[in-house]
Amino acid sequence: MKSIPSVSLKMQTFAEDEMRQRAQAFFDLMKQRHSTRDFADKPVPLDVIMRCLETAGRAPSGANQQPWHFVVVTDPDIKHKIRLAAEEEERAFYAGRASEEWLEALAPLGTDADKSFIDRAGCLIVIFAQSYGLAEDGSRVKHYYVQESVGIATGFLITALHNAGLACLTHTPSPMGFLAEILQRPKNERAYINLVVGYPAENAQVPKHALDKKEIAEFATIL
Ligand code: IYR
Repeated sequence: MKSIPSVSLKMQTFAEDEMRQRAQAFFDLMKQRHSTRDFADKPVPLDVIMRCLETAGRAPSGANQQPWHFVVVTDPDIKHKIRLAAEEEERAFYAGRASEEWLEALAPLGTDADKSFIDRAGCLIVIFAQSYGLAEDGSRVKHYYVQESVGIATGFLITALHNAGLACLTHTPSPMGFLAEILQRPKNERAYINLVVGYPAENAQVPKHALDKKEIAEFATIL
């Protein structure tokens, strides 16, 4: 490794027993996380959202370029505009744009073109991926591993929101071009996910299908 300016890594380490206890406690927390479409019509504390976004901003990224931008929407009029635009795309999706195979895969989730949860949920966090950066002089800066980087940051965000007691739904209307348009984002940004965030409604539901998680033996190989 070449000699570069560096600082000491500051992170906690633990004795094995404590590692076990912490790993179990975190798993117990995360196994309660499920996407829901049933949100309470209640504002979310913006300072909590901002802190969770700061957590997202600590994700590793290609060449540390941090090729993401998050737009938090609490304004009911903008949320409603997004709902109407999403529903227009989704109507076309469910009425023929989606393949039979895709609709079959979605059937156990019971989804349809109704996106009224966008109005109810406390906020939207629309995540944008910056396909390239813009230098001071306006020239393009190539970004590396954009999808991977934004995906990891999104995972950090979802985890932080769940840890704070907020529910979310990874909403991916297709195509999503209307999000950049409504939110007036620059040309180097593409909508990645519309994260619908809020308090879960009382008796919020999760499709049974979503509880069916693979066993570790099915998704991990130890050599
Ligand atoms: N975007 C549509 C369809 C949809 C697609 C997948 I893959 C999902 O996991 C859920 C829904 C919608 O939001 O209804």
